[in-house]
Amino acid sequence: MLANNGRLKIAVQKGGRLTDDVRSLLHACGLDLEFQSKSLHVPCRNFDLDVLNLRDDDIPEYVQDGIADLGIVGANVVAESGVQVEHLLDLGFGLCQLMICVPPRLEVRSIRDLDGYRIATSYPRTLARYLDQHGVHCQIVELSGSVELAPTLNVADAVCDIVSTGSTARVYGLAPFCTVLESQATLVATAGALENSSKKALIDRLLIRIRASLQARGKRYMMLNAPSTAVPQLRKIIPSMKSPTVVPLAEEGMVALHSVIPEEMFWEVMERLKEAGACDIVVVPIETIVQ
Ligand code: PRT
Ligand code: ZN
Repeated sequence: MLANNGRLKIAVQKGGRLTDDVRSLLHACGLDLEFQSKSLHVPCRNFDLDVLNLRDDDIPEYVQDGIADLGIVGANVVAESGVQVEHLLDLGFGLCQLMICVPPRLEVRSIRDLDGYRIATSYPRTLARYLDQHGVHCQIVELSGSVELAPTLNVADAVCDIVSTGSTARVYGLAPFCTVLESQATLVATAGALENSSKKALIDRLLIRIRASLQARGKRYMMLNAPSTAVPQLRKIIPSMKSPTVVPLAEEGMVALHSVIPEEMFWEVMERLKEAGACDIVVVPIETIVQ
């Protein structure tokens, strides 16, 4: 049992699809954590926080019961667990969809056409809610794994499973038909942690860091030099967060422009910037943006 020592406890997936992104996020928040492969409990050395490494399916319940104050887990897992937790933030990774996929022989055009079919899934509650909402009656066949195989084995007529690229469904001859749930990794909290003022203060501090790290994702800091007469034209080209910073250079009539830009935008605008008079263009990564 973990000590209730006033430190924040955050439950994360110990080894799976979310693990690398979660650890990079915590690292980008400046948290000094040393993950050992087997350890359940990782204390942070420079913030009042302990990380609990768990199977993702256990995270919602640990958070609901207050064993962990916070958790990072797929929204699909939270939805299926049926637990009561506070949703704090979507984290922008682990993006996927829970979809009903069908073999072509089923010839379904609308959701109503699924009536009477057997659907295999590891998400029986989420699927049942969805079918209910649409007034469709199916037999839900609950499987814990290899759901895609169910139509081939004639265990079910269709499946409801997580789809990301869609390649697994294709390999099994299944076509994505409709989306039951859009999902991504989310930060959730136990209701109690938000009522406890010292815990809430720690959560607020952590949230500022997480938001700042998410803000910086996919952004670059660009610096360039140009004649001051070129500034109006350059401002039209630069997709800046707000307005670019313009500072005079020692050389008469020359300025430096600094701006935050979306990562993918640089190569699109680079030639136009040069044509408009920009030179010495430098683009560097950003770790954090606090707004
Ligand atoms: O061991 P533990 O219980 O902790 O992990 P797990 O095996 O239950 O989950 P894991 O690590 O596979 O996934 C963790 C979370 O990642 C999920 O709950 C989702 O929120 C998210 N996620 C994102 C995915 C996918 N993408 C994904 N593609 N989870 C599973 N898949 C599987 C899917 O089940 C199917 O088998 O990948 C296959 C489909 O992928 P595509 O790309 O072929 O469509
Ligand atoms: Zn799991």
